[in-house]
Amino acid sequence: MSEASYKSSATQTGAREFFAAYRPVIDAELDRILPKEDQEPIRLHRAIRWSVFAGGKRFRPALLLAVGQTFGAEVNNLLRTACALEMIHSYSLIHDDLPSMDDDDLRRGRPTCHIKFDEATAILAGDGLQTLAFQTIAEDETLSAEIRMHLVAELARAAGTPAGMVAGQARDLDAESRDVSSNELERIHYEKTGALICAAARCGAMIAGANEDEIAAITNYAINLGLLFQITDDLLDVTATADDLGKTPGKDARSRKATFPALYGVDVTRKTVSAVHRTTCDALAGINKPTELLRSIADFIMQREA
Ligand code: GRG
Repeated sequence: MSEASYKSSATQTGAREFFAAYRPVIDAELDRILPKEDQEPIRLHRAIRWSVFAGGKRFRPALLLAVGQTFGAEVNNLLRTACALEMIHSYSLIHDDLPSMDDDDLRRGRPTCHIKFDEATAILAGDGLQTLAFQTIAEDETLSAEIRMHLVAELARAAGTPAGMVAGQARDLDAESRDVSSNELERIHYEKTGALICAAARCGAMIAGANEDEIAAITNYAINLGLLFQITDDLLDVTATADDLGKTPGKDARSRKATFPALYGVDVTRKTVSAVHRTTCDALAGINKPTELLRSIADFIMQREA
């Protein structure tokens, strides 16, 4: 894809077309970054590639590219950080599926990493992806040393603890089989899912050199987008089939997970989806840039079927 068509796709197309256009670009860069399958230790590298190239939506890297381009960054400066986000996401899914966590056999329509390989290899595949993500940003020579440092800190905060994905996962496991309040549920959702989505959007804006007000507006947009993503995920677990999802549906209810449908029922949850979608779009009002694509991403998440 030429630089000119990158730009036009950022400002003129809808989310569906944008995701379709950038998926191969993201995949090609991931393929370049990740150790090859025939590189020793072969079993570990096969496991990493099995999980990363399993047909994920590439939502977080695409969001980073969309926000970055909205604020005028070049794709070439955004791409490595976008891939780092996907590596962290893939690691989290590998570890989430482990017997000691969600104990899932199916992910993205095929056997999970520990089923296809073995548990130790799956743990190491996740560990390797996590460290490679940070290395990828630290070594991205298209960015200044200062911005790389800010990106590494941003991603570490979002992926780790006390207020990122690792903390959210711990809270989620702790909340199984007991009642949680709505505040607790929102916090689990934000930390487990929203923080990384928020970091994707913020990293895109930071690379583009967005100002403080713009970053505050995009943070507000992304916090709500992350919540929208998680609530629709909760709904899909209740309403979608295994074929749609590529994973086992109904697991949340069976393991008595804290979810919106469990707390409020499906009808109220659907209304909440509409309300959060509105709040997400309202957050774009203060941004003096073409935000149609970011609005379309919120529509895409609200309507998603997988
Ligand atoms: C193990 C530290 C650690 C964290 C795990 C991400 C996560 C935390 C758990 C996954 C559980 C889950 C189903 C969360 C709901 C939101 C979510 C992350 C869905 C999967 O993301 P998608 O839909 O997946 O972007 P694809 O397959 O498209 O990449």
